[in-house]
Amino acid sequence: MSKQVYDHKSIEAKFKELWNKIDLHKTPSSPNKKYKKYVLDMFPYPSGKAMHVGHAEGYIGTDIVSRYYRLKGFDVLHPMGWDAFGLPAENFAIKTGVHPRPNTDKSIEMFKKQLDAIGLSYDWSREVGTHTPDYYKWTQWFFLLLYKKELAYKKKASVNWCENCKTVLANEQVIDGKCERCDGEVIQKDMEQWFFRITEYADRLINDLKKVDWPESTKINQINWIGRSVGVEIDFKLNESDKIVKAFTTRVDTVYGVTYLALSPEHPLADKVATQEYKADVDKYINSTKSKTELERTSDKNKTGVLTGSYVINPFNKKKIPVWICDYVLMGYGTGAVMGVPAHDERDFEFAKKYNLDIVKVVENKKAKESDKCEDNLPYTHKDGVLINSDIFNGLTVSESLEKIADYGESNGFVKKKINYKLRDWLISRQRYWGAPIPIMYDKESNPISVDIEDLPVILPDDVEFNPTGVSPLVDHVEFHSIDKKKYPEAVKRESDTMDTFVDSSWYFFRFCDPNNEKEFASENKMKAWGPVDVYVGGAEHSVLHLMYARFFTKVLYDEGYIDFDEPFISLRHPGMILGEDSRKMSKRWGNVIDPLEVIEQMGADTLRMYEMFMGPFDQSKPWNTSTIQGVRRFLERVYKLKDIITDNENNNAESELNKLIKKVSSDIESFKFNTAVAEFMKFINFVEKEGSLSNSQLQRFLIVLSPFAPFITDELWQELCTSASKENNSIHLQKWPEYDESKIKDSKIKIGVQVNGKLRSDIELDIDTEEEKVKEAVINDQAIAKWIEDKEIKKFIYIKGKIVNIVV
Ligand code: ANZ
Repeated sequence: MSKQVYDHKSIEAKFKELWNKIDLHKTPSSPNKKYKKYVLDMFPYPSGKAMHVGHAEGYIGTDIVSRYYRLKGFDVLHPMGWDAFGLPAENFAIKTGVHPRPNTDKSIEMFKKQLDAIGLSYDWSREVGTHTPDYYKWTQWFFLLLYKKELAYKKKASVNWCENCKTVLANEQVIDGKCERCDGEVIQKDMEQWFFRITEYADRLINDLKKVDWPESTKINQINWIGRSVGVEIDFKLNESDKIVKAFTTRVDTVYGVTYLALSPEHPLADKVATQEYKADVDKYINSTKSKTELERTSDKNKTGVLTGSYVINPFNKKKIPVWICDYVLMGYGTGAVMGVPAHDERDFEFAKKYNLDIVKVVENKKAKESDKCEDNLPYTHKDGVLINSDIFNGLTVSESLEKIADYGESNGFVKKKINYKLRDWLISRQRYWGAPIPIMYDKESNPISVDIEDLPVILPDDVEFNPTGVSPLVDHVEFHSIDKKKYPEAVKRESDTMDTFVDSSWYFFRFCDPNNEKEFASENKMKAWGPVDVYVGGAEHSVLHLMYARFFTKVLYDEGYIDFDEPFISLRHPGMILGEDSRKMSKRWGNVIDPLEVIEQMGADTLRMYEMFMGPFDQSKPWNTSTIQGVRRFLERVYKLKDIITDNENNNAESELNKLIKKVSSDIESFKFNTAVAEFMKFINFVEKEGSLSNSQLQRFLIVLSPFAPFITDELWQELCTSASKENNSIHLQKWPEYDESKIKDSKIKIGVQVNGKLRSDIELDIDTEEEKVKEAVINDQAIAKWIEDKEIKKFIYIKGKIVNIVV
C-alpha cells in the first residue's frame, strides 16, 4: 500500500541510495558518435563559500537536458569537477590561516553534498580537481606543448599588478582598472613574465564564432575584446633626419588634416626628441605620467601633453608638423604614436582646443545643411562625406579614398597596410602559491631549460609559507629547487611562479573525456568520441576570460592534430541571476541569501528544481518568491495523487493533451525554455483533474516527461505503477522518452469569426464544445465586438458550431 502523503525526505533518501547502487549515472564507455551529447557546466571553484540557490540554476538546467537526452536514447557525458587552484581559495586560506589544500578539500565535500542533494545526475567516477598532481601534470604538459611551438615565451613588459593580491594579472582580469578577483587597485609595473601567444589566433578567434550557437552578446564581447582594426602605418620623418616615426591610423583619409604628431611617454623616442629649450619640460612631463594608471590616462577628460620643439614631415603634403608627447597615447597599441587630426577625432579636437593647435577640416558632409558645415560643428567624426583640402584626392568619398590614399602611399614607400588588434598576449605567470608550477628551470645565465615530459609533474610542495609578499612563495623552498643534476647539469633553479588558474580551466573539458588516463591528457579516440561539448552552461562574466582561453587551447590542439574539431563549445547558454526576495543580488551583506539545502529540507529537491526552472526565462535575472515555490510544491502534491484517478480505459481528451505536452516539453528542453515547459505541466494537471480519469499508460508517459524536472517523485510513482518483479533496475530514468503522435493532437480551443450585419468584425477563441448560450455570452462581452453592437437590439444570433457567428442588429 503506497503512502498517501508526499514525503519528499524519505523518497529522496531512498532514490539517492538506489541510483548509487545501480550506478545509474555512469557514462557509457564508447558512445555512438551520432547519438552522443556532451552536456557540461562550467566547473566551480571551491573557495570556502557554500553555493546559494542562484548557483544551482545552471546545474539544474543542464541536468534536465542530460536526463532528457538519456531518455531519448543518446549516450550522455555529464561530468563535474573542481577549478580548485587559484586566488579565491588562496585568499580564503590567508584569511582563515588554514592551508588551501585541506580548505579546498573541505569546500569540495560541501559543494558535492549540495549538488547531490539537488539530485544532479553527474557521473562522479569522472570527477577531476585541478589541484591534484594527476591533473596539473597535464596542465604542465600543455605549457610545454605551447613552449615547444613557441606559443609560450618570457618577456619583460609593463604589466598589471594587483597591490592587494600581490601578483600580476592578465588584461582580461582587470575590470575597469580593478582586479577581477578582489576589486583591488591595479597599477602598471615593468616585469619579466611568461605569456601565451594568443594574439596569433586573433583572426580565427573572431572568424570561427560563426561556427557556434552562442548568445550574440557574448560573441560581440569577444569580437570587441579582440578589437581587430584595419588601417595603415605612415612614416613621418623626424627633423629632416633619417629617423622615422611610424603612426598607426584607421583614418588615412584624414591625412591632409594632420596638425600635430603625438608620442606616448613610453615611446622609445620620447625622451630623445626634445630640443634643448623644451628638454626640462618634457622630462618633467614624462615623469608625471608614470604615476597614472592606463584607465586614468585614457578616460581623463582633461587631455594633457607637452611640446618637444621637434617636428615631423607629413609625407603626403610635405608640411612640417609639431611633435608632442601626450599620455592619452598608449605604448601598448599600434606604434605608440598618433597623427593628430583635430577636425575629425574627438580626443584630438579636445587636445587642439586646449593647446590652441591648428584645426584643418578635410571631410565634409555633403548632405549637411549649409549652416551645419561651419567650423562650429567640428569634430566631424562620421565616415559619410567627401574629401576637401586633400589635393588630388578631393571629391572622393571617405570609403573610396581609404583604399586610394593607402595605395598611393604604399607605392611611394611611406605607407604600409596594417591590421592591429586590441588583444594582448595572455600573461600567465603569477607570483602566488596556489597554482600549477611552471615546468621550467634556469641555468646560471637565467636561460630557460624545459622539464622533460617524463619528469612531470613538478610537484607543488605543501609546506610553504603562502602569505603573499610580491615574489612567489616558492622562491625560498629548498626542496622545490633541488634538481636531478645528472639529468639537468646546467639547471640551477626552477621557475618559482605558478600558472594563472585560467590555464587549468582551458582544457578540463578534454580531461572529462578520459579522466583517469595516466599516459595522455586524454586519448585521441575518447576526445573524438565525446568532443566537442554540445551544450555548455555558465556565467556570461567569462566571455573574454575562460571562454576565449579555452577556444585558444582547442585551436592549438586542433593544429597539432590531437583533435578533429576546432571549437570546444558548440552551443552555450548563460543562466540569468537569481536575486533575493528583495530583488537585490544575493549577498551576506543584505541577508537575503537562500541556501538550497534549507529549501530542500523543507520542500524537497524536486520542488526546488521545478521552481527554479519556473521562475522565468533561463537567461534572465529574476527574484526569489516564496509563495510561488509553495505553488510548485502543491503542484507536486497533486502529481502524487494522480494515481488515484487511474482508470482502465484510455481517456481520449487526456490523450490529446498528453501528446501536446510531450511535443511542447521536448522542444522547450531543447531550446532551454524550461519555464514554459513547467507551465505546460501545470496546465496538463488542471486538465486531467477536471477530466477525473487517466489510464495507467497515460500516467506513465506523463511521469517520464516530468522526470528530468522532478527525478525523485517521478521515480517513486513509477515504481508504484510498475508491475515488473525487478523494480530496482526499472528506474524511470532508464525508460524511453515517449513519442508524440501529431494526429492525436486536436486543438481543444478554436477561433470563430464573428460577423455583425454580414461584415466580419473580429474573432473569438473558445473551447471547441462550448454551448450556444455560452458562445453568445462570450461574444457580447467581447470588447472588439461590443462596439459594433453598442446598445442596439440583437435581432438575430446565428451560431454555426465551430465555424462562425452571425449577428444581425
Ligand atoms: C588619425 C585619426 C583621425 C584617427 C580620425 C581616428 C580618427 P581603433 O579603431 O581603436 O584601432 N591611435 C592609434 N594608436 C594609438 C595609441 N597607441 N594610443 C591611442 N590612440 C591611438 O583606433 C585607431 C585610432 O586610434 C587611430 O586612428 C589613431 O587615431 C588612434 F579622424 O589616426 B586615428
